[in-house]
Amino acid sequence: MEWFNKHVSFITRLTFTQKHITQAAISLLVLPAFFSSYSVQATTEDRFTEYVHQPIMVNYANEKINIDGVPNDADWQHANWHPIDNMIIGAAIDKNDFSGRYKLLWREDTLYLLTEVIDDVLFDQTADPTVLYWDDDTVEVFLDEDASGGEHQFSHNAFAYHVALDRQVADFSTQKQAMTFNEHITTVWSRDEANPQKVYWEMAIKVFPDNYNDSLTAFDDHQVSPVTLSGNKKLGFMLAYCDNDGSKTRENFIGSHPIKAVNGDMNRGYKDANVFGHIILTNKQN
Ligand SMILES: [Ca+2]
Ligand SMILES: [Ca+2]
Ligand SMILES: [Ca+2]
Ligand SMILES: [Ca+2]
Repeated sequence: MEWFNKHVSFITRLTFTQKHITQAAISLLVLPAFFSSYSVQATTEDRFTEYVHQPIMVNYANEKINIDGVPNDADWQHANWHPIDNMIIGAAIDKNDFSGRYKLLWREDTLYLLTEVIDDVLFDQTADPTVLYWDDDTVEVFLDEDASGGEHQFSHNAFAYHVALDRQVADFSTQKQAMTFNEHITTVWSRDEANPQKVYWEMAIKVFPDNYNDSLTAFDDHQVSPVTLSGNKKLGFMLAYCDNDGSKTRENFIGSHPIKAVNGDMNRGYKDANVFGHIILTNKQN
């Protein structure tokens, strides 16, 4: 009896009346329609589907590019400009605060990058190239040799090279420490003679594969070699600029490719190569 008293309200709820049966029947008719509209909504609002970018075609350089910060090499004239115009961190800015664009070329042993930047204040706050380098004015080159995508913050599945004004190149190591990779990128920048607001930043990049060993120097006898580039090769690539004009931390971070926010955060390139775009090396013209 004690058991019955304890459970009586539950048993009462289970007692079907004609009204309950009618309600249940209506629910069975309505529920499938509800779940089918829900599944359509869930698919179209899937925020973890990354943007799909049109690949950028990269022309072959008939001659080695002279890395002097002056873009008068003949081969640059047949490379297209691509914009750096997606705000990843910070409020909207005017074109004198920052505007930028870039070109790419390739030869068998080098990927060439020319970045044209207008930045009102060039600022290198921290001298040590491995400390807070993302808060200095920096061109950040994201490169995934085999276009695999995926996590890369503390591996070399992809690189996020921070190229600083003092020409030092920093990224995280497999030991989860910031280190320099100065042998990977040779760079020189200079101001345009006619319009000194404009800076040309030329780079020659050695493309290292995923199994790069950062406990050795880049050209150690036991180090993996940079890959030899060839026509039709596809790489993961993205470019960004960290702009600071005198603040404690960077004011803006502007990228070449839009990135979907996860929990409001679009700054995902330094750890996830899935947000990169792709470049395809065009065949050499004979
Ligand atoms: Ca040059
Ligand atoms: Ca600026
Ligand atoms: Ca990779
Ligand atoms: Ca700046």
